[in-house]
Amino acid sequence: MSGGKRFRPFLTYLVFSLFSNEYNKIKNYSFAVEMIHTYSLIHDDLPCMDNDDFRRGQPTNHKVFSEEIALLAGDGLLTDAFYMISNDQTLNAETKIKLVCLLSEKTGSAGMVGGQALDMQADKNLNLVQLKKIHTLKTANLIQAAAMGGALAAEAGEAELHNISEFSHALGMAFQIKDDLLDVNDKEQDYKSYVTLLGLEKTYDELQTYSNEARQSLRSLPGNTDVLIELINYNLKRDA
Ligand code: GRG
Repeated sequence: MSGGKRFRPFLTYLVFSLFSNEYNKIKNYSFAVEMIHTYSLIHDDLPCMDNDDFRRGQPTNHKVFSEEIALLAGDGLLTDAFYMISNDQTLNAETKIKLVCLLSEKTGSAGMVGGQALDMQADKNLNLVQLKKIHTLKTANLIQAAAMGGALAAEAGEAELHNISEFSHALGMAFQIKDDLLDVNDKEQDYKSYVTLLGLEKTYDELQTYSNEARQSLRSLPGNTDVLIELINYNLKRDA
């Protein structure tokens, strides 16, 4: 109810649509992905993290409901996300386990949470390799889980899953670079940004490079991938 682009669940649906049209099978997983995303934003805004007062143009969760409730709201969303998947009545047990495994790996300590820890501890001499690692873990991993979950739920083959993995990694990196570019107008640049490290022109080049990489990875996939190409283009143009 609090807005947001719903980029990740939308991606889940689009990838699923390449392999199947039984859309009831992807509903719970796509909810779970957005719930994890929402928890990460609520916790990221807390005073002990980024300490932000506003999100999506509105006061942040802890500003409205208190820090205790914001912490618990995040905990609840995170836990309930896995209930959504395990309690899905449309998928078989094996597929559900694969989805839980994928989403927890990509967002746990070896993924999004680990990336957030690296981000919190990064020092001012951060280099591009270290920044790319943070972006991969913190942002691209959840986008990968969104896309790969769509393929897994539709029981896509190994080769197709591999292509979706490459595609969504590149898309996830492009998404974070675009986020850094949008921040240029919004807030003071910090040292954990592509723009600070590379300057505007090279940052735009990197955005194009990752977007091209994402397009290339779609080439050998079945079905009509035009909608996914549109999503890559949407990221290039988005203004929020
Ligand atoms: C475990 C205490 C604790 C905290 C975890 C994991 C974490 C906090 C934060 C995740 C890191 C994070 C917020 C990464 C930023 C990713 C990003 C670009 C978010 C913005 O996503 P959009 O543009 O947002 O899709 P909307 O508002 O459209 O949903």
